[in-house]
Amino acid sequence: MKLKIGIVCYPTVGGSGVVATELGKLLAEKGHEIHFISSSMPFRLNKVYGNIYYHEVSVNQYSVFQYPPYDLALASKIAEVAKREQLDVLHAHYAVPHAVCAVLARQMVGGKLKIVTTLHGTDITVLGYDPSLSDMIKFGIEQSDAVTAVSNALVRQTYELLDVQKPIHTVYNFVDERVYQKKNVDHLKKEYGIDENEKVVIHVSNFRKVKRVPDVVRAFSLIRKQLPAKLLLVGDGPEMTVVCRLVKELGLGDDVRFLGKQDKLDELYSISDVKLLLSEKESFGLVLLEAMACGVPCIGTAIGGIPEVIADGKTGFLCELGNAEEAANKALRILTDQRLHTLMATQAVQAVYEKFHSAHIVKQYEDIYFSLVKG
Ligand code: GMT
Repeated sequence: MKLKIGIVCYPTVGGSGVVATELGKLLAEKGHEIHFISSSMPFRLNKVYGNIYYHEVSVNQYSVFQYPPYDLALASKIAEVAKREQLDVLHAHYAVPHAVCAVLARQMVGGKLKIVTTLHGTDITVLGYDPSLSDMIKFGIEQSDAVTAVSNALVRQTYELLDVQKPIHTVYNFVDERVYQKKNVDHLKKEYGIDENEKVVIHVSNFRKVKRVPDVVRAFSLIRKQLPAKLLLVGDGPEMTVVCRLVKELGLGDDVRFLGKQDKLDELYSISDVKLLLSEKESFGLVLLEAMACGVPCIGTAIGGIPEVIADGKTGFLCELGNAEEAANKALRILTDQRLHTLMATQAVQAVYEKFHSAHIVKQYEDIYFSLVKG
């Protein structure tokens, strides 16, 4: 049975948009008809597919509105697409505003549309603490026909914070294993001015405060004292100025490469020896999975969903939040022991294939859609 599935997501760079887009692409490969509804073209939707459609949400700037009503424009676009295309399922990535808009759209089209909501984190771990929004998030969750979250930790946190009654199923993030695998791109090292004998440490994020990028720089500074190494900082965001200042203060200017936003992450992971993700909030950490798929052992803080992604001592190490010294020491263990590095790299790839395989994850979402449509 082939379904018509609407997907509402944030189109910009960020884990939730990536997961939503990759999911749509893999569902389309299985023969389903996919309709993306978003404010701009999802950035990973970089080729033409016969059964993937994109519907842009545009907000008219009428002077009667003090603020452009994006949420109303989104709800009305969902309703329009659901009715015209006879959608079976609408998959909302994020409770607010997407699930809430979907609920409004369902009322507009007469109740047949099934709504699946995926919680990615920020809606719960940040917005869930805002009393003016928490009831709205709870409403979006409870009015959905099925709800998923990207880690067991996020499921627990949602129950604790919002006191919802709805069952929430964990469906992990995944990567397209055909793209995320180690490539032979050693020439890149030369292009970045990295010597043969230097180790490469990588961090990828949107440089928000929760990512604690200064901790990454501090850990790298300790690593750099022990061995020749370069740090690749990939991404951009509000903390960039603070990070640049710290790099200068610590005298690391020659050893840190600021690469900004990048598309070909698989190639950057392919020249990396270890990855650092030292966030204070992280419901899953998709970037860890991307690195692991390319055979990069990871060091991550033992918070949120990270311990479900990094098998401590097997595919990398966990460390305490804010403890740059521990992160550096654990990275050094991997960087100075070739046998351990090779073992962890192999086990990281294995974990991606065994615990997080895209075919398995996509099937979990598909089964949820089928159960709603048939039920
Ligand atoms: O990490 C971010 O700041 C971006 C955020 C998003 O909304 O795209 O990522 C969240 O969703 C990803 C996909 O499910 C998860 O892998 C990230 O861990 C999660 N980020 C946080 O929880 C901070």
